[in-house]
Amino acid sequence: MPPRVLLAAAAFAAAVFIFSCSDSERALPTAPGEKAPAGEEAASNPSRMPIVLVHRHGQETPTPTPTAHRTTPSVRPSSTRTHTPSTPSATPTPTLTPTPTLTPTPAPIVIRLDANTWQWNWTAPPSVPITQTTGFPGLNTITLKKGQTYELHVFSNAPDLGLAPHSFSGISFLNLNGISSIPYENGHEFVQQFTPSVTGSFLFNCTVTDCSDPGNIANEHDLMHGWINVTN
Ligand SMILES: [Cu+2]
Repeated sequence: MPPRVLLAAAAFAAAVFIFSCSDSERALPTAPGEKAPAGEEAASNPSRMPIVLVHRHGQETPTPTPTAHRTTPSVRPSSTRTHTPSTPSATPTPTLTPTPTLTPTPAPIVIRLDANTWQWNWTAPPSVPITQTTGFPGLNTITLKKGQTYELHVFSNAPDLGLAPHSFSGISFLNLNGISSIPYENGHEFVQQFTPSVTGSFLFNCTVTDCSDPGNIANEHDLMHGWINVTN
């Protein structure tokens, strides 16, 4: 065999040897993500160069979007919802101005004076003493208190005999007005209030002097004397 033929045969044999190498040796470098990282493989295979991925068109390795870390907020955001009170705030009760204590005014004591047939008769509550002054008929005397207000009711409970009605003289010292004519049979009441301001014994009488029987009636009327005693 000529030398050129031998040389060609040797070259062919070398090429066959190269293409008969195992697939593992011809395989591409470890694909990223499928096997161990380049650093580890480089450590296990020190002969290999670390693989650096270079993207086409000069793109850099995309920076992975960092996963949003869930962090617990240190402070909860304050709620913007305004709390509306379910019930309106109570209107404060105004302070009541204390009513000044008024000195109670004692109610007037009602006393009644009946112009009866030839006599005066007092009637009054049990607290008011009523007596008879001797020498004149009837319960003709009443004792009152100075400063106490009384309400005097003058009337006549006497039967109507067709005579002139009685009259009441009044007592000027006690500011009691006179009554000229008091109808019989309780036909009317004359009412007046007064407050004795002085003490003493005060006389009043019937002033009628011209009745139907001048000979007797006038004297009878003259018997109608009464008293108001005022004490402290
Ligand atoms: Cu009289």
